[in-house]
Amino acid sequence: MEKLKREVLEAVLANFRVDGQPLRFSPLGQGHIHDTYLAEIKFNDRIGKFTLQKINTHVFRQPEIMMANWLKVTQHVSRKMMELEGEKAARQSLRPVFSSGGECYYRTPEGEYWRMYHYVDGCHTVEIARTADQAFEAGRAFGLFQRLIADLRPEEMHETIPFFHHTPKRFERFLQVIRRASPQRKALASEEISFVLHRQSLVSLVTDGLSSGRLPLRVTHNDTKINNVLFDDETERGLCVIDLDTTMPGSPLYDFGDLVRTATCQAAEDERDLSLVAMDINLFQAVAEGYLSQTADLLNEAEKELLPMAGPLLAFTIGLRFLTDYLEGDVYFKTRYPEHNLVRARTQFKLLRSMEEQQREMKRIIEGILKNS
Ligand code: GN1
Ligand code: MG
Repeated sequence: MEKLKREVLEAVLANFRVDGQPLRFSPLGQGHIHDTYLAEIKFNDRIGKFTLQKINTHVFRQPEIMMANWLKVTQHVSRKMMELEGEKAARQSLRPVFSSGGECYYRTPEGEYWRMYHYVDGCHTVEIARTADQAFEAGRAFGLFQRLIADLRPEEMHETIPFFHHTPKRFERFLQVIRRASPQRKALASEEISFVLHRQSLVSLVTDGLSSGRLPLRVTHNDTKINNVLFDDETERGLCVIDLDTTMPGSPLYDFGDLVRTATCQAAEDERDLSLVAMDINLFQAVAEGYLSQTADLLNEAEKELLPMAGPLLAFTIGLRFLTDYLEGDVYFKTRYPEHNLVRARTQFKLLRSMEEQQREMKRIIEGILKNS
């Protein structure tokens, strides 16, 4: 790590309640939003590992509010996990480190927001599910998380990003962005733009149910990508759910949908070779079994009925967000090359097509699981 960065990280670390000597810092994870580092710290008799994260305040405009949610959820989940698992719970939920001022984050004089928590050792993340066991475990871990937070009331949580999964608002914004997008980008994205315009029937699938009350508003995770689960190196079980920044009022359909989007496709989210992008129905079966093993008794009939549509909705919505960001000049997601967001949108739309082709099969599988649960 370059010297300057190390100095910055050391200065940040000095403001948290840890009194060892920093040994090493290294970049961590594949997130599209925050900057994340592993900090190894030498104490008298051991080396401690911590995650240090610089919060993206362009995305989270009110970091204090986001951190209030984050703290509430981490504490709630730890307490519940402790009841379930006893001592093992220490590796199954995030454990914050507080700042010298007693907050769960530190604000630098320049206005940057940082947070720190214990790194869970002996775990790895999975970018692409390769086996049914991995898909099942991802589903089970997020399902369990849903079960543990089922008694949090939506009114007691802040909305950390307003209208986060609100597809109609995302769609409206997309239409505005098209109007002022660069002609060059618009031309390169013309097929994807027309793809979106032909899928309008998907737009209000969940929001209509939420506003009519058919679908209950619940506290949900809202970012259930498979790489937001830590898998135990030894047992390969889905141990701990991370990335709790968007845990707020939502619908389990968003969570199940994002799981299907990310745990059933054996290609990267930015795969250029679209022939590799498809939903694998066996992985779908596994992720659905895992998620419903924990949540079948929580969900109401209207939610259950829409489960087969959740994956398509999320592939559509996230694809729409990538496409909007491309047209807007890459202001939201981290990108590594100029058409990165367009490539991501293409994979989502290819995945969506593959899901559409397998719609009946998904329905049959969900009905089978629910009948036996
Ligand atoms: C972002 O933080 P990360 O990389 O897990 C995004 C999600 C998208 C995802 C797409 C706060 O998640 O909504 O689904 O990228 N998070 C935020 O990969 O916008
Ligand atoms: Mg993440």
